[in-house]
Amino acid sequence: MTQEAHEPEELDEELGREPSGEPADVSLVVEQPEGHRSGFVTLIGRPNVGKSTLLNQMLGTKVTIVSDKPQTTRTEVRGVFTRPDVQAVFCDTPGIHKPRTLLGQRLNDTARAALADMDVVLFLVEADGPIGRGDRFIAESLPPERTILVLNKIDSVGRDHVIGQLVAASELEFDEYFPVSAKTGRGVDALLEHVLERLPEGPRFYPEEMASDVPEAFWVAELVREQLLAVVREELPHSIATRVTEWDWPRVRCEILVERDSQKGIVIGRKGSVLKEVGTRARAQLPEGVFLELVVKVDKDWQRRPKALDRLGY
Ligand SMILES: Nc1nc2c(ncn2[C@@H]2O[C@H](COP(=O)(O)OP(=O)(O)OP(=O)(O)O)[C@@H](O)[C@H]2O)c(=O)[nH]1
Ligand SMILES: [Mg+2]
Repeated sequence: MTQEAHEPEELDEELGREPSGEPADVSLVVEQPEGHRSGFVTLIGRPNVGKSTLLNQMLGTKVTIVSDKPQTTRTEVRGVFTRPDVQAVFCDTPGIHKPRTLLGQRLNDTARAALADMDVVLFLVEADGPIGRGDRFIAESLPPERTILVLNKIDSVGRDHVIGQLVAASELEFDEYFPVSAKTGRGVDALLEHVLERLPEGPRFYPEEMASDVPEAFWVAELVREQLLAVVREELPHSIATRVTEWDWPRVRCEILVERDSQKGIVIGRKGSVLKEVGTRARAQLPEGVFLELVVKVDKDWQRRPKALDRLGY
């Protein structure tokens, strides 16, 4: 059988051109000032060190969810900083840890993959805890010439302690150290300016109005998960996943998956109180008039099953 010849229009599509023969209107061709710089910056570190908080603070807008429970971030989330002269694409990553489940392994793999082809790596450690084995383990795999060590949470310790931690961190042998508080914003502007200066000449990768690459439905599911992490008292953060199953704006149906029957009641709460509070808090962060339906389902041991993880995008 002979191969079918391409129609000219199909070929144009493959080449990324309009059928008329004109180049397609892609963002890379927009006019940019001479000397425009751009690049990719990965935030990396153990769970809970404040990577997502720092990204939101640098962008001045919330693009990634935060909680006081470890392993909150489960996918690579890109947040884009754009100024006329420079564009930085920040990649928030899951915290690197010793995995106990397939989900844990996948989170680590996602974080490691986000290190490839990076212009700058922001390696976060905490000011309010010792710099330990977990930090050193991550440090060993980072490119020294492209890594900036960020000592976060300086608001929660005294000045002397910050200095002591910087001395301890210097054993990791990176060249640049920035003490910051992602929460209060202290030191964050200086860090951001420094990162931007390090970026090489290059084009804009994303349109200037784009702050993140997170699809809307995924974002709604993330906001619901964030509020579950905040509201549910019991220790089942790892057992919870969320996904939007119907999107008929302003009607959105979001499923909350738990691993076992016994966890269902905890997420629903007495007379639905937990679910109600989660819904109210998530809606407060969405455009007015959205109708958010929350449904709790048991997906047995989902965090150990490859297919369940694939479906969730983890
Ligand atoms: N005091 C203080 N708390 C902070 C600071 N930055 C983050 N936190 C808190 O630390 C906790 C973890 O923050 P996240 O930003 O979710 O941490 P993460 O590194 O993204 O965590 P994972 O996604 O689980 O890897 C939250 O309770 C934050 O409010 C800071 O500068 N100071
Ligand atoms: Mg995070």
